[in-house]
Amino acid sequence: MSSSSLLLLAMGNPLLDMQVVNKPELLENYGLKPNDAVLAEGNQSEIYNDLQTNYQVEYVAGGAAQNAARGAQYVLPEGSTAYLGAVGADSLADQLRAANDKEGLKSAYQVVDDKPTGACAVVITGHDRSLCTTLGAAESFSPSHLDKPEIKELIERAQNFYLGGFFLTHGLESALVLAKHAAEKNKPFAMNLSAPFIPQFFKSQVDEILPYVDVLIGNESEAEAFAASHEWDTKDIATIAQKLAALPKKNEATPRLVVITQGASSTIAASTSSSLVPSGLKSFPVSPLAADKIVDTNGAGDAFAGGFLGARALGKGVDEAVEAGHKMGQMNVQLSGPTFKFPKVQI
Ligand code: 26A
Repeated sequence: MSSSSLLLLAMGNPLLDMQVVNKPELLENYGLKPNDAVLAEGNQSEIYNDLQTNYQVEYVAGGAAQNAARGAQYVLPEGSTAYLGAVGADSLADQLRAANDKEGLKSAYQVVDDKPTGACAVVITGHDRSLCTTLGAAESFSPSHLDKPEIKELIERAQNFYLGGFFLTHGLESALVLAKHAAEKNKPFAMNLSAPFIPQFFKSQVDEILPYVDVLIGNESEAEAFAASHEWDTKDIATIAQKLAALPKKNEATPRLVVITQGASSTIAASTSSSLVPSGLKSFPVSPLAADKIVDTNGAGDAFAGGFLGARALGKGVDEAVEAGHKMGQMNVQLSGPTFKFPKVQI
């Protein structure tokens, strides 16, 4: 293994996306909202068989943090990124490895023998995407994986970390291993809020990791869900972003940066430090994209996170990093699924 620097080490739930377009009856049949992300419950766990048997499915590498890590690799020099997560000993995992290999993301998977690789049913209707996930092996990620010499070496070598907030449904202990290492070594630790149900139903896990989070990324509905679960009496995104930035931090040497995307509306950045965000708050307009250019929005937020984190890992300022995020998000929505354009275009 090369001893060169690893610019980003991400951790999350590796999933294979099973994407179906314009079948609104699926939302009704399985009680799904048009634009949401949930863990499959009750009859929702039957959707995967239904899709495979009765629908035309596009299979594509997913898993929110894995998508973002591929996005970061897109803007970084070869061999700059690696990804941690648990998969089964099956062909789904091989598909994920192949997708990562193709884009230069190193898969540092834990292989779980008794569970299948996780899957996400992605129901696309218009510009909305409904994500319904069965975690399978992803849920069995164990902290012991992080003790293996080859993984320890990756952690030591990593200069930046990224955690999918989704991982907090099961993996707080492992997440804290990376978070504490990052705080001790003064390396930036980034996290995504991932979905409204994370700050809503996994509030204690979010609150336990947040003091270690140097860079918090999310969208407007996740920010609102955080505010609601913390009984902040506001729905104003700029106010929420500033309050998130001001929450206590373990590593006081690094001020927190909060970045909230709002689909086609402006992205908001907030920090308590004017060296990161002048006057503490900045709004970045998103350049408009004609509606007919949008193929689907699956992975758009992850693409933003990837572009943003990749640019930050290269030492770029917040303005340039948001611009890279916007470009990656815009590229992503013009393609099917959480994918990027190859051969690469300059970001
Ligand atoms: C725990 N859950 C619900 C999840 C996910 C998830 N990734 C990790 N954990 N639910 C959906 N995704 C992924 O989000 C991407 C779009 O942002 C999907 O696999 C999809 O590629």
